[in-house]
This record gives sequence, C-alpha cells and structure tokens, in this order.
Amino acid sequence: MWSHLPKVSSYRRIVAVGPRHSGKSVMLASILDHLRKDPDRFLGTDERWVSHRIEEYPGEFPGFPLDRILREASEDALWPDITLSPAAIRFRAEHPKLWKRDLVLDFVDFPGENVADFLGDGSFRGWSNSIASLFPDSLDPLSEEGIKEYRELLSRADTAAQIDDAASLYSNTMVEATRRGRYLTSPASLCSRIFNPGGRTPWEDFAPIPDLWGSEDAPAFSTFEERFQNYRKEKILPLERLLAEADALILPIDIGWILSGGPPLLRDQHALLSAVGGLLSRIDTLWNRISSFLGRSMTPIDDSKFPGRLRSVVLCATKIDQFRPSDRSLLEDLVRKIAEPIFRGAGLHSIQVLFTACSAIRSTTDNPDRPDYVNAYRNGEPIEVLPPKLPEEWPENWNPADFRFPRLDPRVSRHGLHPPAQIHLDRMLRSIIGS
Ligand SMILES: Nc1nc2c(ncn2[C@@H]2O[C@H](COP(=O)(O)OP(=O)(O)OP(=O)(O)O)[C@@H](O)[C@H]2O)c(=O)[nH]1
Ligand SMILES: [Mg+2]
Repeated sequence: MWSHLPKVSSYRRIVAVGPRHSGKSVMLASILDHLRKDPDRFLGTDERWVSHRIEEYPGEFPGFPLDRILREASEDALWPDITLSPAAIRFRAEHPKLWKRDLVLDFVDFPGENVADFLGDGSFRGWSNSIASLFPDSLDPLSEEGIKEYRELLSRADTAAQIDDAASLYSNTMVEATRRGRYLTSPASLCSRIFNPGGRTPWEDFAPIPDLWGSEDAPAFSTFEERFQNYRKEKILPLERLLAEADALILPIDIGWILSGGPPLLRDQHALLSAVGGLLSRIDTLWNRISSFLGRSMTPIDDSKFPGRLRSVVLCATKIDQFRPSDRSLLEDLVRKIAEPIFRGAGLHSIQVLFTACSAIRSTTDNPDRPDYVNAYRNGEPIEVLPPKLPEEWPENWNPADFRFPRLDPRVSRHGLHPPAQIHLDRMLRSIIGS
C-alpha cells in the first residue's frame, strides 16, 4: 500500500567508501558513464526511459568530476587524482508511463583517507586504543621506532610546548607510515601533509594515549582529548552522517594493493572494515529507519531531502582485470574471508550484504595464446603481463615482492562513444537497486 503513496521517484543514495586508492572514483565514473549512455542495457531492464541524464547533486557537496575523469583517461591515459573531499553527482531517468516512477540515483565519492578517522567508538580513549592496536606493528619495523620515540616524549611532556612536540612527532610518524603505503592515518588530515608539508588543519595536533600505557593522567591527556573532540565535530561527524544517511554503501577492496603492501596492510584493511561495521551498527537504529520512512513515503518532496535507510552494503574486490583470468574467481572469496565475519557479526538488521568482485575500467584483455598472461598498455605501448598468481587463502605471512602489479594505462574509448569495458560492474549496481 505504501508504495502507492505519491513519490517523486525511485531513489537511492549510493556512497562509495573505502581506503585510499581502492578504486572508488574510477568505479563511480564508469557506472555513471554506462548509465548515461544506456541505462536499460546497464541495468538489465526494458523501461525505455524517455530521457536520462546526469545532473548536479542538489546537496552541499562539490560536483563529482565525471567528464574530467573520462576525458583524462581517454586523451592522456591518466587515472583520476586522489579525492580530497566528498563529491557527488545525480543520475535521473524519466519513465514514459506516468504512473511509473522515475529513477533518481545520487552517487557520493568519499575521500579514502578519511575512513581511518572512523577508528574507535567516537571517544578519544577508543580512538587511542584502536591506533595502539595498529601502531607499532612488528611487521612494519619503522612504525615501532616512531611510536617508541613518541611514547618517550609523551611521558616527559609537561609544558604546552613539550605536548605540542609529542603531537608533532606522532604526526611525522604517521605521515611516514602513509608514505610507506599504510592505510590508516588518523587524524586523516595528516595525509594532506604529504602534498603540502607546511599545511595544517585546525585541531589535528593530537596523538593517542591508549589505556595500555597507563598514562591517562598524563598532562597531555586533556589537551589531546579536547583537540580530538573538536576535530571530530568538524571533520568526522559530517562524514559519519553521510554514511548514516546512505541507502547503499559500496566498500571497494583492492586485493592487489594489499598483497603488494604486505601483511600490515591486511591488518589495516581489516581494522578499517571493523570500524565501518561498528559505525553501521551504531547508526542502524530504529529511529533512523522511521525518520527515513516517514520523510520519504509521506511527503511529495524530493526523496533526496530525507535521510536514507541503509539497505545494502557491497564489499567488492576491485580492479580484477589486473589478475590472471583463471584467478579472478578467487577474489570474491578472499573478500568474503576478510569481511564476512565483521559484517555478519555487526548485527545489521535487514541490510543486504553482498560480496562481489568487479573491474570498473577494464584495462587488460585476455591473451588467447598464453592463458595466464593479459595484454595491456603502458605509456601508450602495448605490453604482455604475467600477473602474480593469487593465493587461494589469505596467507599468514608473505613477501610483498612476490606480488608486484604493473601500472597500466586506463582503456577508455576516444571521443567518449562507448562506455568503458567493465567486468561485473553492472551486476553490482543491479543488486543495489534491487535491494
Ligand atoms: N586495472 C585497473 N586499475 C584500476 C581500476 N580502477 C582503479 N584502478 C587503479 O586504481 C587507482 C586508484 O583508483 P581511484 O578510483 O582513484 O581510487 P580511489 O578509491 O578513488 O582513491 P582516493 O581518491 O585516494 O580515495 C587508479 O589510479 C588506477 O591505477 C580498474 O578497474 N582496473
Ligand atoms: Mg578517489
């Protein structure tokens, strides 16, 4: 009965959230290009929309740079720049039959580095304890050195200047870890110091004081706690709200990047998924569901004005074109092995959790003569690549040098005539819309 009440559209807000470099922006660009070129084909429907187009997102975010991403990929063989702040874009398709709903999909691209700030339970203590479970990491010896020095400085820090010195030592340690490819830099604003070494974000000068160190009465505690809370209010809460108000979340997982980065990255990825799982169970409240339902069903106002009701979470291995064709079926299972215990255990009510694997811009083709090889381009030159063999299970330990994946050019049709070739990207979106 409810579905017959007046509604502007069938609406979904889809948010891509995941670590740096995991493939979010490329994924959204490819989905949107497919939708704008032939939505029925991409969605596997036969609605024969009278019109369909990309529009500006009506909310407060800057526009997602769809055309720039595709132009740079096709003309200059460039992949997109790192995303520094959330960006959004809308797809609308109008149905020919008056009594059938139009389709409106909003997509939000999330800056990957920010997910690290979801660590912990929202308190300074919880955050500190989560950081201490990842740093120092014996598998990442340089992190041991940095944290040891920070701890020493912290134990002697009495004056405001010494407290600031301790915070800045922690910051430097995290910036260095980020340069080594570690995923979880928190406060996430420190990532921008890599590009802009002198740059500062207000309130970011705090550092962890975990329970384990028994230093709650350290003079720095109240200073760091206050800065953490201010940073949280300004930087973290708006992003948490973004997730809380989504209808679907896509969490891309770059298995090649983890394997080529080594075991600490697997641990980081795991901690990150746990942080997002914890966040979702905190926000998946009855009130959220009721307010979404009331807003969206009882008013003729554009659904995007109301918070969403999270219906699906998609955990997706990305860039599967860069693996051996015979290995691609292993990826979904590897994702499931890291993520399933977290998302099944998060107690999320009636939320569909999907494990899948896709390639957003297929940049390789299979090699008919040598089945383990793929053909690709690098700097405009054709190359043949033998991708490293994937393990069937996550190993306890491994040598990252055994998992080097070469950098490849993106393959996008010149003149934008065709959407990028993809693998299973359509399947993923269909499942989100169907949920
Ligand atoms: N072969 C291949 N490479 C891809 C694909 N998608 C992404 N990549 C590679 O992954 C890199 C990162 O992709 P992005 O989409 O920019 O990653 P992101 O998650 O938006 O990263 P941040 O903006 O840092 O959060 C790209 O520069 C490409 O090198 C794909 O479908 N196939
Ligand atoms: Mg991005």
